[in-house]
Formats: sequence, structure tokens, C-alpha cells
Amino acid sequence: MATSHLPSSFPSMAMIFSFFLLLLLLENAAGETRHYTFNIHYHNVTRLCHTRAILSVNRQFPGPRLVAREGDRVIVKVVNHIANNVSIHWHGIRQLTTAWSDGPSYITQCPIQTNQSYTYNFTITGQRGTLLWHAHLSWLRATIYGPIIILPKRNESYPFEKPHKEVTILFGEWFNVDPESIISQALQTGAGPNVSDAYTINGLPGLLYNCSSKDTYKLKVKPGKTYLLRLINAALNNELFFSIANHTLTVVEGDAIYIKPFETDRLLITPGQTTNVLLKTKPEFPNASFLMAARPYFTGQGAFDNSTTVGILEYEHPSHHKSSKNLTLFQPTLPPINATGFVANFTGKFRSLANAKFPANVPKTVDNKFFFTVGLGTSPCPKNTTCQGPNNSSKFAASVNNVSFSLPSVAMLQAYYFGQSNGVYTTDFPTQPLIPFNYTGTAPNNTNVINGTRAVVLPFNTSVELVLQDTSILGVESHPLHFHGYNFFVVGQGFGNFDPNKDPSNFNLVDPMERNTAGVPSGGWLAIRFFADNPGVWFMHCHLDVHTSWGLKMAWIVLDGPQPNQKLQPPPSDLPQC
Ligand SMILES: *[C@@H]1O[C@H](CO)[C@@H](O)[C@H](O)[C@H]1NC(C)=O
Ligand SMILES: *[C@@H]1O[C@H](CO)[C@@H](O)[C@H](O)[C@H]1NC(C)=O
Ligand SMILES: *[C@@H]1O[C@H](CO)[C@@H](O)[C@H](O)[C@H]1NC(C)=O
Ligand SMILES: *[C@@H]1O[C@H](CO)[C@@H](O)[C@H](O)[C@H]1NC(C)=O
Ligand SMILES: *[C@@H]1O[C@H](CO)[C@@H](O)[C@H](O)[C@H]1NC(C)=O
Ligand SMILES: *[C@@H]1O[C@H](CO)[C@@H](O)[C@H](O)[C@H]1NC(C)=O
Ligand SMILES: *[C@@H]1O[C@H](CO)[C@@H](O)[C@H](O)[C@H]1NC(C)=O
Ligand SMILES: *[C@@H]1O[C@H](CO)[C@@H](O)[C@H](O)[C@H]1NC(C)=O
Ligand SMILES: *[C@@H]1O[C@H](CO)[C@@H](O)[C@H](O)[C@H]1NC(C)=O
Ligand SMILES: *[C@@H]1O[C@H](CO)[C@@H](O)[C@H](O)[C@H]1NC(C)=O
Ligand SMILES: *[C@@H]1O[C@H](CO)[C@@H](O)[C@H](O)[C@H]1NC(C)=O
Ligand SMILES: *[C@@H]1O[C@H](CO)[C@@H](O)[C@H](O)[C@H]1NC(C)=O
Ligand SMILES: [Cu+2]
Repeated sequence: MATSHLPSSFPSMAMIFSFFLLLLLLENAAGETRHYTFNIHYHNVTRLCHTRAILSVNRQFPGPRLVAREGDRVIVKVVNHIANNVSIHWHGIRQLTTAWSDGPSYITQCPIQTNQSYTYNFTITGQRGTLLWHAHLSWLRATIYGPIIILPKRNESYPFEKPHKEVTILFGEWFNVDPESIISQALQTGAGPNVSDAYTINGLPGLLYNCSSKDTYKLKVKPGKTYLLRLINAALNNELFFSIANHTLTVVEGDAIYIKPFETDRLLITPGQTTNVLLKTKPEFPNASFLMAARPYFTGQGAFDNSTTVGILEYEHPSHHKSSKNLTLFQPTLPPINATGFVANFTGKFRSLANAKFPANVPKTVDNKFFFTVGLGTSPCPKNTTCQGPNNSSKFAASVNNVSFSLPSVAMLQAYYFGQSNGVYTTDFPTQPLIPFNYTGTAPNNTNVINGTRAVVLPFNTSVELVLQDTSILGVESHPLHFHGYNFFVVGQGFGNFDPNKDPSNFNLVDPMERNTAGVPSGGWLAIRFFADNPGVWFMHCHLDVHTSWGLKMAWIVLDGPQPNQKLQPPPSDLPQC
């Protein structure tokens, strides 16, 4: 549907006028259609004095902004000009009845092969704020990512001060070598993969790295204004702390959900999460510039990229200031690398608005209860090969309820829709651990996972409670879990083992945070609730890609509802085949 405009010399015949007015109103309610083309190309990029032919969209790095209003239809034609298979995920978009456009390879679609294309087609319903898009096959999202900006409907405003300007800040991870070779080698040897060489802000590592001073992101601001920063963590394997020296931030939104605003000078953002913050600049031009910095929150055992990316918050100096060249540069203080207490406090501050306009539709009763352990484990080393995983005799693996998920060779959604699941997946995913143990105590002797492509089936519109429990099998670790096709409510979190008798009485069923990605606390648990109101096959996985590669992923199958608008739509004609 194209946008139409009423000409100023429109005839005054009342009937025709009201007819067109009605059309216009209907169109506003239904939204506009936004067309994009994403061409995936090789693109030479130099960072840290290393030039690499990265994979990117439209030869932009980070990729293009996808901008729409709530209620709009978005149509993105993705054309693959590279040797790899690829697919794109619109991370956080609900995809109500349009699971075919969700994007994870071998879950909702076969990948788009070389020289082929696929047109994603979805509407944005009941969401506004910041999200991201990224490749969803192997580690391709290391360079194939970009922002999704969903503006409020026309004539609607933000539930907070109108910003002077809006700025997108994407965090990423830069590798001097091809990330695909890193993960394929790691899966071969069973070892932990090599870590990244830098973190980036809008693709730029910043001046703390060698050979990088020119590649520093600069945000120029005016004094006495309010800026809306749309923060997006597109890093592959790391949760990040972020802070701007001498400035307090007001958090107003997370994962495209407005929240009760709160102030903080430091924040945490996990891969897959987005956070909108208001930055109020100082009332007068300061004789100083300020660094913004991001570096990891890390709770695991192995190696990690312990470096810091910085950008500069620079006040545009008024004419009577001759130069800003010699200004003092202030640095922010970030929490310690393993500041789990800070993280728990910080995540606890997020509360839904839960008002009449933006209600928190939390299930008060539960139809389906699940208890899933998440964490690392091992796979045995194949006969006559040597492995470099745990004890140098096994391979790293990861699992949910000890099932390490293997991707099928055809898309699960197609297999489901056409009734051909036989040999593709089974529906016997365990609803609780098969062998209970002290999840955060001494690890069991047998750390081996089992492999499988197993799903949970949910009847339409039933309510779900899921407790995600971290395990200490190879050391406790924080896991940012991401749900496709759904937002969920974080009704509780805690440390140690979840206690089904005691903990539910403390659940927040009034104004819990609603989001698509939430951290399972290191050595703790997270309780979430949602209504299974979106039919399809939906991936759930850790958003640290190394853990996803090791199998920390599973799938939910949500059945159709009785009404036509509660059923999975038929597949588009250009759906890629395997
Ligand atoms: C990228 O760099 C390589 C090696 O320098 C060169 O052969 C190739 O033509 C470049 N590709 C593009 C798209 O510029
Ligand atoms: C997108 O989907 C809508 C609803 O199914 C359909 O009417 C429209 O033709 C589709 N557009 C494209 C370009 O596929
Ligand atoms: C910035 O913060 C530092 C440390 O708290 C303080 O010493 C300095 O005066 C502040 N500078 C400005 C311009 O606010
Ligand atoms: C990470 O780097 C900082 C310096 O930037 C250092 O103080 C800290 O000990 C390092 N932590 C680890 C775990 O390597
Ligand atoms: C910057 O400071 C240095 C030393 O304080 C001085 O020599 C130089 O002239 C200054 N430059 C500018 C542009 O003010
Ligand atoms: C964080 O790391 C420090 C230094 O390695 C250690 O002393 C401390 O116990 C750790 N804190 C937590 C909460 O794990
Ligand atoms: C977390 O919050 C509690 C209660 O407000 C406080 O006592 C504790 O010091 C905080 N911990 C950290 C690490 O900030
Ligand atoms: C493994 O190695 C042994 C001894 O070198 C050999 O006898 C056996 O055939 C090998 N097995 C496989 C599966 O390659
Ligand atoms: C589990 O292990 C932890 C840590 O060793 C211990 O404190 C706790 O008491 C154990 N819980 C149970 C139920 O055995
Ligand atoms: C685990 O291994 C330890 C040390 O080898 C042994 O003492 C213990 O009995 C084993 N536990 C089980 C449950 O097999
Ligand atoms: C599970 O899959 C991994 C990776 O594909 C493989 O190395 C391992 O041998 C498999 N384990 C079993 C028990 O089949
Ligand atoms: C691309 O995907 C197809 C379909 O799953 C598969 O047969 C093929 O091997 C893949 N190609 C590459 C280069 O991975
Ligand atoms: Cu994880």
C-alpha cells in the first residue's frame, strides 16, 4: 500500500471527502509499507592495520538502518552475492503468524544460497523502540548486523522528554581473521575458539587499540540538550558494561519496551539486548571531552577478549572557544570484569510501565511449567583423533537440560508445516532435567551431553512458566537467553538453585520487565512467563554465539489457534529450499 496525500484543492463534496478521510485513517491504522534491499557482498575493511574482506550488507559496516513506524509492513529483499549461505533474523520482531520471515537457518527457513534471494515480509505490531537485525547462520553476524528503529505511530510521542537528537550506538566485536575459520577450527578441535581482537562502537575500535586512533567514534553534542542514545549490543560473544565519563544516563527502554525510567552512570547490555537511554548534556560548554567506554562482563573460565573500546563525547565548542584540541579527556569507571552483584542489581531495576496504555500482560496462572538447566558440558572425542577441549580429551559442548541441539539439514518450520517432521526433529524435549543434581554445587562426574533435535510443543494461547537454571558443570557462567517470536516477562531471578517451594512467592507479577533477551545469572536462575500466542517454530538460544555453536539452543513449536488470524500463514513462494 502506498501513502496517498490529499491535494489541497480537494473537492468539497462531503461524501467523497469523508470517504477519502476514512481511507486515510484506515491507512494510518494499518501503517505504511517500507521496502528495503539488502545485498550481501564482500567488502574490504581495515581495522587495527588488518584488512579483511568482511561480509556486509550493501557494503556498509555496520549495516544499514532499518527504520519503520509501529504498524508498518516491512519488506526486505535479501540477495546473496557471497560464497556462504546466509539468512537474516529481525531480532525481537514478534513476527505474528509470519514465522517464515524470522530468519534462523534450518529453524524457520533453509539458508539463502549463493546468487539466490529471499524477500522477508512482516508487519510490526505492538512494538516501538530499538531492535537489531543480524545474520543467523554460524558466526556470520560478526559483521552482518545493523539497527532496527521502530518509531511510534504518527501523532504518538515518546512517554519521556522529546530528545533534541537520536543517536544509534552499536557495539560489536572485530576479528583480524575470518570468524568463520575461527569457529570451524574450534568445533573441529573441541577447544574454545580464539577471542576477538577488539570491541567496537559503530564499527570503530577506538583509540586504546594499536593502529586505531583514527578509528574512534565521535559523538558531537551541544550543551544543555537531551539526546536519545539507542544502544545495541551486536557483539558475538560478550556482554558489555558501558559508561560515559561524568554523565548520568536515564534508562527509558529495553528491547523495544518502554520502562519506568531510572538513572545510572554505568550499564550492562548483553548480546541481543537493546537499551534506550537519555543523555542530558552539561548546561555550559565544558573545557573537557569525555570518553564513552565499553568492556566485557565475563564470568566464564576460559580466555576472553579483555580489551576496552572507547568513543569520544565531544561538545561542539561555541565560536568564542578557539579550539577544543587541548581539552582534558575524562575517563569513565566501569564495574570490575566479574561484577555479578552489580549486574543483578542493575537488571533488577528494569520495570515495565504497566499502565493503561502499555500494560504488562503477565500470565497470573500457569498452564505449562518448565525447568531447564543451561550450561556447558562435554562431548567425547571421536576415536583416533585428539581433542583440545576440557582435560585435553574431550570437546566443549553446551546444552539445555543436557540436550545439545543439532541443527537439522532441512528447516524445522517447513517440516512442521508440511507434516514431514519424521527424521528431522522429535517433540520429546525434556520438561525438566532427566537426572536432577545440585546444579550450582559440585559438578557430576559424567559431564557428557546428549545430542538431539528436540522441540517442546505448546497449545495455542496457553500460559508458560520457564525457569532457566545455570549449571556449574564446567564452571558457572552468565547466559543471555534469547527467544524468537516472543517477548517474555522476567518474573524472578536469584542465585544458587531455584527453590520451587520458596521462590515463586517473590515473583513480580505486577510490573516485571518484558524483553526478548535476558541473562540467566551466573550461578543462579531466571524465571520467565509468557502466553504462547504466536504459532510457529521458535528458536530459543544463548546469545553468546560460542555457546550457541556448542548446542545451547532448542526449539518451541506453538500450535495454531482456532481463528484465521491465529494460524501460521502459508509459506511465501520464494522460500529458500535446502
Ligand atoms: C579487496 O582486496 C583484495 C586484496 O587486496 C582485492 O583483490 C579485491 O579486489 C578487493 N575487493 C574489493 C571489493 O574491493
Ligand atoms: C507481503 O505479505 C502480504 C500479506 O500476506 C501480501 O499481501 C503481500 O503481497 C506480500 N508482499 C510481498 C512483496 O511479498
Ligand atoms: C569529571 O569527573 C572527574 C572524576 O569524578 C572529576 O574529577 C572532574 O572534575 C569531572 N570533570 C567535569 C568536567 O565534570
Ligand atoms: C583485564 O584487563 C584489566 C586492565 O584493563 C586488568 O586490570 C584485569 O586484571 C584484566 N582481567 C583479566 C581477568 O584478565
Ligand atoms: C596545546 O597545549 C600545548 C602544551 O600545553 C601547547 O604547546 C599547544 O600550543 C596547545 N595547542 C593548542 C591548539 O592550543
Ligand atoms: C572477581 O575476580 C576477582 C579477581 O580475580 C576475585 O578476587 C573475585 O572473587 C571475583 N568476584 C566474583 C564475584 O567472582
Ligand atoms: C546491590 O544492592 C544491594 C541492595 O541495594 C546493596 O546492598 C549492594 O551493595 C549492591 N551490590 C552491588 C555490587 O552493587
Ligand atoms: C584407530 O587406530 C588403531 C591403531 O592405530 C587402528 O587399529 C584402528 O583401525 C583405528 N580406528 C579407526 C576407526 O580409524
Ligand atoms: C549445593 O551445593 C552448594 C555449593 O557446594 C551447597 O552450598 C548447597 O548446600 C548444596 N545444596 C544442596 C541441596 O545440597
Ligand atoms: C565421582 O568421582 C569421584 C572421584 O573420582 C568418586 O569419589 C565418586 O564416587 C564419583 N561419584 C559418582 C557419583 O560416581
Ligand atoms: C554429538 O555431536 C558432536 C558434534 O557434532 C559430536 O562430536 C559428538 O560425537 C556427538 N555425540 C554423540 C554422543 O553422538
Ligand atoms: C548451503 O545450504 C545448502 C542447503 O542446506 C547445503 O546443501 C549446502 O551445502 C550449503 N552450502 C554451503 C557452502 O555451506
Ligand atoms: Cu551462554
